[in-house]
Amino acid sequence: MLAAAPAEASERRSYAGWSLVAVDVPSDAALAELLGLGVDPWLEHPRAGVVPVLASPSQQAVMAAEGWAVRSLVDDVQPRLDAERDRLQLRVPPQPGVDYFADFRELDEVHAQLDAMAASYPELASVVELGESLEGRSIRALVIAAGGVDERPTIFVTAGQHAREWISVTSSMYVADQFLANAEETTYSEALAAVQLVIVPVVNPDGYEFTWVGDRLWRKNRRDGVGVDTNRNFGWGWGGEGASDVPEEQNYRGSAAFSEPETQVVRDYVLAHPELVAHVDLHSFGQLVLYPWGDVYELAPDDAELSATAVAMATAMSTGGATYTPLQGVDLYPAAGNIIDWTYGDAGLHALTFELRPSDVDEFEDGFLLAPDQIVPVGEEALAGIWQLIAFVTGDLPPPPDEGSSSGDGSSSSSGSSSDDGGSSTTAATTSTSTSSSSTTAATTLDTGVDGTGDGSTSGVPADGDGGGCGCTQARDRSGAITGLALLVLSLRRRRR
Ligand code: 0X9
Ligand code: ZN
Repeated sequence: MLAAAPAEASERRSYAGWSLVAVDVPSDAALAELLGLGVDPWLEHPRAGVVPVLASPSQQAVMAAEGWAVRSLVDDVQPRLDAERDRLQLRVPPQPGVDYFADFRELDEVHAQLDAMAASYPELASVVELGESLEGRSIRALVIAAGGVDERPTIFVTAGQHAREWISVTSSMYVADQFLANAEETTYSEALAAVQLVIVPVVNPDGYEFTWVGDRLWRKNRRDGVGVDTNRNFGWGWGGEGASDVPEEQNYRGSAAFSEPETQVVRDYVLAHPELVAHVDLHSFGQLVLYPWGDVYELAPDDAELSATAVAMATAMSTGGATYTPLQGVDLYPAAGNIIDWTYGDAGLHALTFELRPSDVDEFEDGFLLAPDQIVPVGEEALAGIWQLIAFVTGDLPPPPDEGSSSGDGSSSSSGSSSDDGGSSTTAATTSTSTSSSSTTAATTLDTGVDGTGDGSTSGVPADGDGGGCGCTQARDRSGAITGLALLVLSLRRRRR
């Protein structure tokens, strides 16, 4: 591995004088003008209205000269970055007896924790190297399989595509931790009898490492020093709307679909593992649950199931103080070449994206720099959402994890303490929060949502049929790998063929 030498403080990119500002943008034309100044829109989904942007001193001067209506959110972001760095330098490295989730962890620590998890739970977990990044770092997964790996339907969890979105990495680790620590509890053991999990905490290790040693606000991989947005580099709809052909832009798509080792690694693993049936890709921020399509203003063939899952997830994730909203991805903004369009469209997985905390409404000044006391509560939210995905795959809703088994108080199995079920309730959504305007059939509950196939079936198992045709290329028949517990997914697979 080409491990980058730790950078001195002077090698770190400085954001001295850079401000996070809210800009009044009256029209799409004005938005194009604003972005033409080269400012970095936070959230990556600017629309006419109030747009938060990170602006350099010279960009701020131009905005002032041009008369933009600007409200400062953070006058100078550098002190915030410095404060985080100071805190991180003082943190106790993860080790036995130290709560792994007390703070954010750098790449080597994440990988060491994966190894520690596998060592602590050898009958449950193993570490798999999926491949290497552009700079030769390993892209690893924790495979959680009770009694050993087999062909049970498998939930795929990816995180850390966008380097600065550290809360996605911690949340994926938290989900892994909770499944291991609670594996003996009935709810968990039943779930683990039915499904396996493959959790990839850092899809983009080069970028993640760079956020620790070079530029805290780096997003992409490290291709040619400018980077490719891996979440625009996947092969479904590659090069379409919302993906730039300009390398310097934050949503640069790369030179071709799957031009990047990181996306190739994910693609090859998924294609080699037909037991994968469902996928969640973790990001921040915005408090959203997004479902395909993310590139075109059309309903996905499985819109009923996807939107119902998104509603159930968002509701389950909204019990811990934050409110999550389900939305078709494209209705947020088009993002052609994103990972879930590919895992759904090409590989046939039931695939969604979480945008974790904070919200984009009134908290975007925290952005990517969340306080460490957010790690467990946000992890609980991701866990709650993933329980809904498991419920979808197994075709039923397991009861909520035992009261008092988890907490939101900073504890974890690593620290040996217990926690309450926080947001990890598997109770089905009973009310729809909000749904995409283009979502026609979002069910109000997951257990009723499984009937929402539009195919007229009345049981939890959608009737067979072609479902109107997906148009998905290379969709594969994974049905041979799926147990009877995953009848819904089996049905999706059948209808997609
Ligand atoms: O732009 C992205 O890749 C994701 N958002 S982020 O702020 N984490 O960068 C969201 C992609 C979801 N898909 C669509 N919006 N279509
Ligand atoms: Zn992201």
